[in-house]
Amino acid sequence: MASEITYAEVRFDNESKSLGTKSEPPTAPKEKTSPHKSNPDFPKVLFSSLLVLLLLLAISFFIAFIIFFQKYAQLLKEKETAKEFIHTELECMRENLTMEEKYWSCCPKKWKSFRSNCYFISTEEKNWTESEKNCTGMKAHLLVINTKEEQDFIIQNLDEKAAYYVGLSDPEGKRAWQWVDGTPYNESATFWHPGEPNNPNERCVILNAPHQKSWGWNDVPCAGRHSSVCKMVQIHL
Ligand code: 2F8
Ligand code: CA
Repeated sequence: MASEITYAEVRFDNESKSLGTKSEPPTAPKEKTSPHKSNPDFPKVLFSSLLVLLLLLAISFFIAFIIFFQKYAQLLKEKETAKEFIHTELECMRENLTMEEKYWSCCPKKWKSFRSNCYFISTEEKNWTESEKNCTGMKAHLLVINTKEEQDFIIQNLDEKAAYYVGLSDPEGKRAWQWVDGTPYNESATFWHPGEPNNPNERCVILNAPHQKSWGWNDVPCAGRHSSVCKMVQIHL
């Protein structure tokens, strides 16, 4: 009896799969699955990612375009300024403002600097209109005198034997004085020689020192040829 062996409990894997009636039907070997097959939302995710990528690309292009456009506009502006700028040599001073506001204040070489303006003394003798043209050709105007201090600064640089056109005239001879830059004529800031202005036919103004005495204004005929003084605001860099 001891030699009887029961095999009933022995089961082979293969056998149970092929023979067993209650066992589950054989299934096909599982394929290795890729993420997009196992995840049904994969196309959606892919589409969304592509959309986000495209959006980012569009934003980047838009920003790049704006930057490029700004740089281009700046370049055009600088080119335009350079074209207009006729003074090739400048003398500059550093303005002592706050740290953020520090900039250079410049006058063209050979021009005098006073407060925030530059002055050029022209010894070429021309009539009033030509004198003003000479100044505008240098992006300036004939001298507009605003204060006694300004006139006192200017006269230090003038020749007492000469006369200098300033930017004051009475175009219609009606004693209606006009500054070339549109500054209002202020009676309380005028420096006429005693007895001047004295002649409605003398419609332009010179700064002179008759008999090398004191400097002041005189109305004279606009056709006369005199030296002149040009004035422009300082250039800030
Ligand atoms: O005495 C002042 C008088 O002197 C000259 O005329 C004689 C001036 N004319 C010219 O400079 C052309 C006047 O403008 C001036 O008023
Ligand atoms: Ca006069």
